[in-house]
Amino acid sequence: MSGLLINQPKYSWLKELGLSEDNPGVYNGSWGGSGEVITSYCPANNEPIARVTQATLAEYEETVQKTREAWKMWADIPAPKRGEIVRQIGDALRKKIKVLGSLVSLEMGKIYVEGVGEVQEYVDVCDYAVGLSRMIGGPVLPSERPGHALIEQWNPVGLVGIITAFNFPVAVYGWNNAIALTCGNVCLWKGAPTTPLTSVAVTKIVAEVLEQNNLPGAICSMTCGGADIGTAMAKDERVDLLSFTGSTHVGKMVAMMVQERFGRKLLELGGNNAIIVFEDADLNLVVPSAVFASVGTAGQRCTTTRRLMLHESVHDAVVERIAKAYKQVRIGDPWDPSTLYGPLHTKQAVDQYLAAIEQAEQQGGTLACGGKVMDRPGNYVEPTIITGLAHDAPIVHTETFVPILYVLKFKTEEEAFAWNNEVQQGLSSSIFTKDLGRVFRWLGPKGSDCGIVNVNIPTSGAEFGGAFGGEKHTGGGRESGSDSWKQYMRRSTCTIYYSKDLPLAQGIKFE
Ligand code: UN1
Repeated sequence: MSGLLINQPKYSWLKELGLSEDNPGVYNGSWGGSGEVITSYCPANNEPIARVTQATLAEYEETVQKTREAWKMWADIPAPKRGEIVRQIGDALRKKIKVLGSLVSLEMGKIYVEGVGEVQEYVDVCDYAVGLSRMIGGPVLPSERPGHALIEQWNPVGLVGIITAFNFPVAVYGWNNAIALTCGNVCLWKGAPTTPLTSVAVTKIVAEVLEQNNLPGAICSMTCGGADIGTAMAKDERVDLLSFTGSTHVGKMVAMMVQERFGRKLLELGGNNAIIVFEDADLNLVVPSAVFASVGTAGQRCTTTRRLMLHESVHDAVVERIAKAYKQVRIGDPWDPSTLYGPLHTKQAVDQYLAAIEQAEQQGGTLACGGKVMDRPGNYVEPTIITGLAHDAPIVHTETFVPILYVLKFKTEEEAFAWNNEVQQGLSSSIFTKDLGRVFRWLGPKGSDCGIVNVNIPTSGAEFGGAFGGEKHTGGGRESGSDSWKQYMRRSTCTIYYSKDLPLAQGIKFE
């Protein structure tokens, strides 16, 4: 008898997702996997849930071939018909939303409502992609030459490799998958090595839809694995676009490998997101916003607020109110409906938390709240606030993926905007103010340099309908809504002559 959670009656619902003690970690129309066997652990108690057998490099090779073969058929299906398949994927996810959300909560460690929320985001982006499937198009541009039509044609890139992170093990795949499919691409997914059961469960749902429609399952392939599979994807000329979500450190290595072969990449890397609170801010908005964005998901969103810049006139009052709110955050098992704050994902993250606090104190910071590992099973740490650091202290400029909030005191708008922009990352940013002029300065060329620029709402909780991503070391990619679909397609500028002379552009005579 193994000690796996999946064998306990309390967790028997895992079987509704098609999971068992040992799960194949490769899907390319059929299930397989004969590489390293990894055990997935629950961050709330560090008990093993179940096992997944990862892909070998030979299985990766076979999967790429099958996925490319599947593209030949998928690309010929008209976009609105592809949209119909994506609609069915959304519906299939709807039916499993609670059980899949529970798995996310169990395996990633985020609270249940956020686990369900992630699946909802995949469902919503499927709906969005269905509409998109009838709207993708390019303009007909005015030609300077008589008898010529100048048009833009958009074609799928082909095979989209998708590497996702542990913190959004469903939604980020969903953003990429739904849009990429609608655009006429096939997908090959490698999820995080610490959330393999979620990758397997999602792939089973998607595969069933494809198989029911007599389509090759390899349209949505999956190879579970670690750095070896990630490196193979980054170096592989047959991966036409590589969408990578993860740390700036790994993202840089991936980007260099893809660039080496002049491949396309879509990078969603680290953030070091700030909320700036001005003297005229509504503090009744500020306090819950800052607490949600810094404590939510135990500080493990790339959009988590890591820096809270407070005008000197409100600094002490806001610190006091936020510290009080921190102490009231309900900590517990992530699947318990009353819990707001769960564990960190791994033991390594707990070590990173402790190391960051030590460095912050060495660099002049003072603990206003939290700072300790909690005495209970699982990877629980206290949500932490640190005041008194310089805006450019090395630790303030470092993204540590844990719930530590650095509070900075500023005097002027100019100073606050400059501090917002002085970090290497450029993902999300917020100001709280009632000053209309300041709002537009913030949105303008000398305002925030981030991809996500908010006013009177926090840095996290971005809607999928906008383009999601950021600048500088965040990688520059844009996923999900708006015109992000263009990243999954290649543009051809097409000129068609439909008359009898052959006039050249720029008035050139060549005769
Ligand atoms: C991420 O943290 O990787 O803005 C993405 C948010 C989410 C997306 C976060 N919708 O919080």
